[in-house]
Order: sequence, then C-alpha cells, then structure tokens
Amino acid sequence: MGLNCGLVGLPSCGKTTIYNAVTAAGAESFGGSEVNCAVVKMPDPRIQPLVDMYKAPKVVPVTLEVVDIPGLKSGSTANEGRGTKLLGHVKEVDALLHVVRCFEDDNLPFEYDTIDPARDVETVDLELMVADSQTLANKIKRLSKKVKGNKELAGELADCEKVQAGLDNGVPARRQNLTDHELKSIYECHLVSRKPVLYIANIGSMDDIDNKHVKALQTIAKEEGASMLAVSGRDEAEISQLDPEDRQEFLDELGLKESSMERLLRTAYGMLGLVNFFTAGETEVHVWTCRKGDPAPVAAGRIHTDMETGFIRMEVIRYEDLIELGSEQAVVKAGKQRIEGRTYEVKDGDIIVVRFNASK
Ligand SMILES: Nc1nc2c(ncn2[C@@H]2O[C@H](COP(=O)(O)OP(=O)(O)OP(=O)(O)O)[C@@H](O)[C@H]2O)c(=O)[nH]1
Ligand SMILES: [Mg+2]
Repeated sequence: MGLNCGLVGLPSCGKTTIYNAVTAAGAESFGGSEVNCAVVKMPDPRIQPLVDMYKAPKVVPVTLEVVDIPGLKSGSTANEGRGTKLLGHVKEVDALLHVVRCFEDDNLPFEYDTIDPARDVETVDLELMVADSQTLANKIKRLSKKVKGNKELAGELADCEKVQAGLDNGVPARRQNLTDHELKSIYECHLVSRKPVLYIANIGSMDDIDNKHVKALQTIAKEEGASMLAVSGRDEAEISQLDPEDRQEFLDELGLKESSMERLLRTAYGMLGLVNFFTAGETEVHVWTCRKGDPAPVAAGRIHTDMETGFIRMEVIRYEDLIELGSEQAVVKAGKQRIEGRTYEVKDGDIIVVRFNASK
C-alpha cells in the first residue's frame, strides 16, 4: 500500500539519529539539508512461528517508508524557499513522527538555550499551521470566485473558512474535531496539521525515562489523544549497528524484549489504522495489510485484483488457534476454521485463503 511516515521536529532534536536507528541506514547526522528516505520491513512477532510451522523458505513482510525531514525552524515557512520545500515533504507522508528533544546536553547546540517540549511542539505546530493557512487561503480565493448561486460550493467554502479560523486561533486541524463534511471539503488540501502524530521523546538514556521533559511531552500527547514513546536515539542507533545475536543479548541485559525501534514502528503503523493478515503455505509466508474495517473482498484485492472482482468466499483461521493447535488440519478438525462472505471485516492476525473466480 506504500505507506510512509515522516520524522519532523526542530533542528538538532535527534531526527536523523532516530532515522538511523530505525533503518540502520547510516545516514549522515547533523545539519542535514537533504531528505533521507528508507524502506523498512515491519517487524511482526508472528512471522517466525509461521515460517517454522510451514517450513516456508520465503517471507514477504509488510514495509513502511520512513522519511527523515531536516529541522523545521520557527519562521521557516515565512522565509519561503527552504521551509516551503521542507513542508512539501511533510505533505507527502501519511503520519508524522514528531521528535522532541528531552535530554539536556550543553555540548550539543540546539535551537534554544533551554529544553522545553511545550515550546518546541508549539513552534513546529505553528509552522504546520502557517503552511495550511496558506493552502486554505488559495482554495478559499478560488472558491469565492465560483460560489455565486452554487449551494454546494458555498458549503465547501464555509467549511474551509471555519478550518482556517481554527488555525488562526492556534488549533491544528487534527485537533479541530472536524465533521465528515468538513473533512471532505478540505480533503484535497492535504493539510499537514491534520496528519496523525506520534510524539517521540528523545532522551539521553533509558534511565532518564521519567524526567520532567518526558512528563511534559506525555501531558501534551494525552491532551490531544495522541501516543508518546520515549527512546534514547543515540543508544538505539548503536544497538541497530550490532549483529542480531549481540543485539538480543544487549536487549536482554537492558531487560527489553524488543528494541524501542520495533515498538516505534509498530505504534506508528497502528496509528495508521492498519491490520496485518497472512497467507501462509509451504512456499512462503506473506504478510498483507489493509485498513481496519475493510470488507473481505477489498482485503483480498490487496493480494490480487482478481480476488476482489471474482470474490466468492474467504476461509479464515486465527493465528492464536493455529499456534495452539499446531496445524491447519487440527484447526479445521476442531471446527475453528470459518467460512466468511463479502461483509466480513478482516481482523489483525487472520490467516486466510481466498476462493475466487479468476477473470478470463
Ligand atoms: N546525548 C544525546 N545526544 C543525542 C541523542 N540523540 C541525538 N543526539 C545528538 O544530537 C545531535 C543532533 O542529532 P541529529 O540526529 O543530527 O538531529 P536532527 O534532528 O536530525 O537535526 P537536523 O537534521 O539538523 O534538523 C547529534 O550530535 C546527535 O549525536 C541522544 O539521545 N542523546
Ligand atoms: Mg537530520
């Protein structure tokens, strides 16, 4: 489905460091004016047990594109050029990973002399809102010329003006509780302050997880119903460079089951409202993804369009049942395989077989 997340935040808050940790791409850190971009395989703890069970020689995981966007300075949109270009990259991503510096280190230059997550979040949000306000102003201008006598356009115009007034009052579009009609009216604007946000508190070390800056960021996230993760970007970037075996040992020492990066990717992915389902057999274990609530034919269409157009039924077994009972045959024998029709909504962890009429 080609989903992507963009790392945003003030300069030197640790975006590239975290990008390196997530992607192990070794991108250059500091003062970067370039956008880094990598495709990462989504970890899913259910893949390995399935591979073991089916003895499948091939695995096809879901991927997520991670984009590292250079720091947004306050006033950067107003300065045209660079800021506008950076915001252009933000426009193209599905979700934002907003990195906020929550560690103190006098030796590392930062945008400000102090550490203050509330100020930093506000600064970045302001840049996003200024950009959105410009986008809306253009649309409002266009609509105003055509609106006379057209009720539908008048409604669209009123929606745009309302959202813009919200932005002018300092409320990002994602916090404006927009109605379906309003969302439709602004849809084509791809407003950046409307994108879902996962806050990332960048801390010096995991011992620092309760520091006052992290708590401040947690409060901000909670207020807007968003999630926050605290990670030590620098430690994680080092962990990502280790061999898989050493990495596990290191994580065990820290008492962690998985690296924070795996957690980060899974949380970001969950935020996009996606579910993972599987096809599994002796040739491969394949992870697929669809939006929560997608009916069976739409989910099947992710695998092949013929499966959507010629959809007959879906045979579904649950991952948990398969692991508990040890084989597909055992699940069928226990009466736990389900036959589902067109209205079934595919669930996270379904292992499916699609029956369909192939097009001629
Ligand atoms: N002490 C400490 N330093 C960190 C941590 N994360 C990043 N740094 C350092 O902070 C500096 C800036 O980090 P970058 O990752 O380049 O920051 P950035 O947000 O990508 O910066 P721009 O791309 O310029 O906006 C580097 O020297 C990092 O090594 C951390 O968790 N602890
Ligand atoms: Mg950078």
